[in-house]
Amino acid sequence: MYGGGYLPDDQKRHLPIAEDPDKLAAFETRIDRGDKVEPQDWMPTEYRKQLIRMIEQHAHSEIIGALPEGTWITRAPGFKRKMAIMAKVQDEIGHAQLLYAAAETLGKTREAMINDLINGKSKYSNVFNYPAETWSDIAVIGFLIDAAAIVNQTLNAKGSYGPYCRALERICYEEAFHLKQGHDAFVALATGTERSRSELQAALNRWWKPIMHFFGPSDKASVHSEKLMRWKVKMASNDDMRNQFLDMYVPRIWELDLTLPDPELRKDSDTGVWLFGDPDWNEFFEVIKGNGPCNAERLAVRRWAEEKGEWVKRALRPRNEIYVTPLA
Ligand code: BYC
Repeated sequence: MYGGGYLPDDQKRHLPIAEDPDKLAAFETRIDRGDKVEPQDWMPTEYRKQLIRMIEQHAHSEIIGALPEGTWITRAPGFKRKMAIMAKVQDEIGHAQLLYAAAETLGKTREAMINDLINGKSKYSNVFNYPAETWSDIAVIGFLIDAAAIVNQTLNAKGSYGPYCRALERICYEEAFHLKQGHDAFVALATGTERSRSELQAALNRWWKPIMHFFGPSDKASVHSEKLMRWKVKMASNDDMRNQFLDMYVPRIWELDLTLPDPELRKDSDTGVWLFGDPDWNEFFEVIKGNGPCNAERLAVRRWAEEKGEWVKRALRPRNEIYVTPLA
């Protein structure tokens, strides 16, 4: 029988896989009640598939996201900032570990996930396909991309899948420190010299479009939002998350007398909704298809790391044979 037989006709097309309608109804009742779903519980195949896709993309974003920042550890201005960025990079890799572990509870192995990343089959966040040319880029990433991630993750930490929510809670705790260090570096540049301000302004101009893209396409163009929100995997739509971010952070940018490269950006005082010009969705779709400025470089680094680290994995793999000291 077609999954979701009890659903209104316009929703059935979102459930292409045959599911037992009674089990599906019981599952959706639990979701509506706010219960957490745990790995051993029954879940619709599509719920499992969507969670794997989203958690896996998130995990990949953490390890790929560490790459642009990683190249700045040795170049960060001063010992304090070097220590902070080094700790942040280490945290991001830890976040990837937590997320891969959460995705593994759904049945996909870590090896399969890494293979899909390095073969270009899985996506990761658009923002990490742009270069970090100056220290100001790192300040923009640390302040605004971490802020955007916190908006997304604090919402989704209240979602339905237990292992993902618990991983997100811990990640958000650490991201709050990342945001503080990013904001501190950002304010230092904004209130520093004329040169540091203009370098920061240039970085902000470069990053604005990718940051607007970070929350995904507009609600009208989003493919997965409707079912992910119905199943409480996503707790707000892409446009709602983007709006929350603009509401919280545009004033903090403007109060530093910095500008944003969108003349149409303003808050509609009647609706409370932020209005903005077209952030160039063509560029977004090109980047997530693999044609951004750094996609090839990022995947090449990951492939290199996999190849060069293979001996470590081999050495750690449990062996069954009994070790015998070789005869002299
Ligand atoms: N980038 O139907 P839609 C971090 C894809 S790391 C790339 O709206 P959905 C950090 C989407 O996958 C934090 N692709 O999708 C790390 C779909 O394609 P497929 C990263 C994107 O899933 C280190 C298509 O577009 N955060 O902060 O409902 C250092 C249609 O989109 C993007 C997460 O990963 C994108 N931005 O909603 C510093 C959060 N947006 O898969 C910082 C977890 C959309 O059908 N993910 N696409 O081929 C999410 O919350 C959701 O997946 C999204 C998109 C809101 C991003």
